[in-house]
Amino acid sequence: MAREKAFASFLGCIAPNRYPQLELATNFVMKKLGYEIEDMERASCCPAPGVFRSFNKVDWMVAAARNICIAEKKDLDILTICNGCFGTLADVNKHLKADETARNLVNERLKDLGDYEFKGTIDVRHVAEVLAFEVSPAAIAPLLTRKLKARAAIHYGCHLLKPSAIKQLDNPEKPHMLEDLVAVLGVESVDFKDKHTCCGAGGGLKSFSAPDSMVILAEKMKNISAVKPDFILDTCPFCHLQFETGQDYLNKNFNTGYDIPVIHLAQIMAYCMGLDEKLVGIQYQLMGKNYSLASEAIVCD
Ligand code: 9S8
Ligand code: 9S8
Ligand code: COM
Repeated sequence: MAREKAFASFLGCIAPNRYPQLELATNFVMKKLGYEIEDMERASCCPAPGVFRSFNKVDWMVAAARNICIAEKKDLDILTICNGCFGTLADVNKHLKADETARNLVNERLKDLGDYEFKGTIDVRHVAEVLAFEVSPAAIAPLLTRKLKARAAIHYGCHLLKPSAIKQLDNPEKPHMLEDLVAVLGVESVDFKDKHTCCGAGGGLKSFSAPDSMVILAEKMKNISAVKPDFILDTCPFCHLQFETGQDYLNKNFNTGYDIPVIHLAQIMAYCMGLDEKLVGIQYQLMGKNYSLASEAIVCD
């Protein structure tokens, strides 16, 4: 059992490079809830499940195990803010705990990288499931300083709940953990067609063929915009990147005129728990859009 009420923060690649506000928002929320957060020095890419695992499963496990070892040395469970990072680290962690042959193989390879040995002493968590199940919406409610009145299109992404045999968090076909969480903030979830399909970025598709990835996003955006949400809510910086930059791509190439803000769960939580709105980073998502933080479409104190 790792230290309680404390996490090693695993940021992955996209948040630090593109959306540093996600780290700030997450740390703010977790500290408000009484958790300690420690950085993971010398952590690398998780490495991304859809990309690395497809090329070489052993290399993928070795690099993931090295990251897990960094948290094991701190005796801390890992907290991820990205579905892809959660996908890799939680899956490898469970696999290596259960499979001695794989563990020995990985530990042999880890010796080449320095003082690392996978022991299997910690768990890997995603901030969404920590908030939903360990903390619970009822415990979040008293900490809110702002309440919203908004309708959100919730995008779970692929790696938060699946493979469900490994994750075992919520019903993978009809989940409700995010709907329940944002309900305490005053956010109503609006359903849309094919809600639980991929955003089109993952599985290495965006890097391999950006136009194909945009075909999937185009379908997704058509279904989302049909129900006219105030914003898209995600739990993954890669989905975030896809929805944000993808809307611009679709607008430029297909004249779609999409203008829907994209907000990570940690950002909306931090905002409602009182983080200075300049630091939440939501203004970047809303910049140039029709909504502002003072607009009634999003906020109603
Ligand atoms: S790390 Fe490198 S590319 Fe990324 S953000 Fe989430 S998945 Fe893990
Ligand atoms: S969906 Fe399909 S593979 Fe993933 S989780 Fe985030 S990026 Fe969007
Ligand atoms: C998706 C990550 S969040 S990957 O592209 O499937 O590796």
